Amino acid sequence: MIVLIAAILLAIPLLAYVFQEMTMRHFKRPDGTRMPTAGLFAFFKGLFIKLNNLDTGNYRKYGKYGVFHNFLGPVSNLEVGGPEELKKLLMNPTKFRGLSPSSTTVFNEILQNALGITQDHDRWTAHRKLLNSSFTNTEKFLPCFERHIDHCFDAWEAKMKKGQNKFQVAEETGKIALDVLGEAVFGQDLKSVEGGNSELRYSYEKVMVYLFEPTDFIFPWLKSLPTKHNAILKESVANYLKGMKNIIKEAREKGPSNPPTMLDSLLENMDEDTMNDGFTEREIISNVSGFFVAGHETTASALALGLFSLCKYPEVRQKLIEEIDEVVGDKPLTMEVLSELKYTQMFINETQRRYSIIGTFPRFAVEDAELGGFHIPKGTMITANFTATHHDEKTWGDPFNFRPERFSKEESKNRHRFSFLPFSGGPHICLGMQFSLYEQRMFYAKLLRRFNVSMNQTDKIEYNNFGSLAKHIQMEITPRVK
Ligand code: HEM
Ligand SMILES: *[C@@H]1O[C@H](CO)[C@@H](O)[C@H](O)[C@H]1NC(C)=O
Ligand SMILES: *[C@@H]1O[C@H](CO)[C@@H](O)[C@H](O)[C@H]1NC(C)=O
Ligand SMILES: *[C@@H]1O[C@H](CO)[C@@H](O)[C@H](O)[C@H]1NC(C)=O
Ligand SMILES: *[C@@H]1O[C@H](CO)[C@@H](O)[C@H](O)[C@H]1NC(C)=O
Ligand SMILES: *[C@@H]1O[C@H](CO)[C@@H](O)[C@H](O)[C@H]1NC(C)=O
Ligand SMILES: CC(=O)N[C@H]1CO[C@H](CO)[C@@H](O)[C@@H]1O
Repeated sequence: MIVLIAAILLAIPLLAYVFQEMTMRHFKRPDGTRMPTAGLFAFFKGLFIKLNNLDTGNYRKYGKYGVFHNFLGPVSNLEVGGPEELKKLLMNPTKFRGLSPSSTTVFNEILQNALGITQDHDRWTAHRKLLNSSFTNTEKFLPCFERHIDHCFDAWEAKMKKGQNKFQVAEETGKIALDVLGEAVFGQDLKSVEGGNSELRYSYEKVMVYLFEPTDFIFPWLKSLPTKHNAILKESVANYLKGMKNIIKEAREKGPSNPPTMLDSLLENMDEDTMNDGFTEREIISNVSGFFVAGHETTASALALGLFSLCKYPEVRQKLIEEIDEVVGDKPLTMEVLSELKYTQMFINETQRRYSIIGTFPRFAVEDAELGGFHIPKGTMITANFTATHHDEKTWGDPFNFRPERFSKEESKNRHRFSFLPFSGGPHICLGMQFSLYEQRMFYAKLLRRFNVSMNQTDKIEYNNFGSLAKHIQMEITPRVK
């Protein structure tokens, strides 16, 4: 008995070792150099460690070639963090494609091929061109940003008058970002700031909870079990899709708004014939949903983490206040005025570097490829690891310090273009980048003219595998003393 147990205990690491060796012999340079690997057990270790501080140890340990191998259980995955390697990865979308989850996931039911997950590169190219026009003119969205930010701030002020000063800011910025999208995407007031009741928002929120549920990706069939929970989910998905169809129907009957919403631009290119480049109704639904999924939590987190940084670093807050007082004063917030907020933009960049909102993004190798000089077998999963890039000492020197000045003209002059990728890079770069950046600038410009923020300095950000969260942080918001 003891002999048997001992044999098994010996056999497990031995088999693991053999499996690791068999896998790793494919990931080689022509001169025989093997790619560094975090090893078969790193994944299992990772499952048991709660990430409450940002652990960049793996990249520091194994990342000297800009890329290292990381087993996801038995599956090969590459972590890519070097600027040159990221450039190669992101600039070749036909070689390195987005991952598409199984067709029965909620993710797929809602998004299908949106967000560049498409398997059909030509169709994506045509659609990306058509979509581009809805995003190029950021100016037309300024009144929409301003309206919903004002709504929220007025609501805060009303609560302050009743003695409330503590706010769960991530919730608040989430409402602003959602209402902004509701108006910009399809011209509807979702009234989240006011706490109004909209059926579409209700089913959207239900569906969102499930969209990134890991178990749904691994065991999508679990959803077909006859539980009450699954029945609610199914109904929410159906309601959501029905709501979207209604919105499209109404928008078609009404004709384009002034300024045209993003949905109006999509409808202009609607064409049920999939032989042409236009969008089918189903594709419009998936793109519109994609704008919400891509633009809601991301912008909300960016703002919440920015507020966190304002509280954490009073000298930065002071500089921001000074710039905004000087540049904005009581002027209307036009494109020109917002564009002059240089320090504010540096602050936004530093927030998105230090707390990489989308910390990683998946790809896979469509064919045999090469990264960092190493052979990459076809089918290998790849993680573009922006968090690793954004905390690389070789680029940033002191990556854990929060210092907007690193984005000044002088300090960023010689930096590799692919070492700062908050919105990714290459042909799939975030379509909503300018949209989000101007929404953020508008937010700070209005916020700091009216309020001051502070928080309990012992509060900390939480991290998960996707990025950073400021979900539970309460901040004190008070009227500014002038
Ligand atoms: C701080 C806010 C945001 C961040 C950090 C962010 C980040 C990203 C990232 C990392 C990607 C992945 C690109 C890739 O596949 O390599 C992406 C794609 C995308 N984002 Fe954003 N995003 C933000 C806001 C928005 C907003 C507000 C919108 C729309 C209103 C938007 C729309 C999109 C779309 C449509 C794509 C797919 C582009 C394509 O594959 O062609 N994003 N975003
Ligand atoms: C990305 O890299 C960082 C830094 O090494 C690491 O902490 C994180 O776990 C990586 N993310 C993923 C999804 O592998
Ligand atoms: C979108 O349009 C802008 C400005 O017209 C252009 O600079 C950019 O390259 C376009 N992007 C894509 C992906 O077509
Ligand atoms: C700040 O971020 C924006 C958006 O990612 C980028 O276009 C710009 O180049 C960044 N500024 C610097 C100095 O890196
Ligand atoms: C903002 O609040 C902090 C902390 O309460 C305080 O030290 C600072 O002077 C305030 N700044 C302004 C401009 O009101
Ligand atoms: C700050 O947070 C710590 C830990 O949660 C708590 O013990 C302390 O009372 C808090 N202080 C204030 C002023 O809220
Ligand atoms: C930017 C974006 O999400 N575009 C998608 C719109 O929908 C079509 C069809 O599903 C996709 O091919 C595009 O990638």
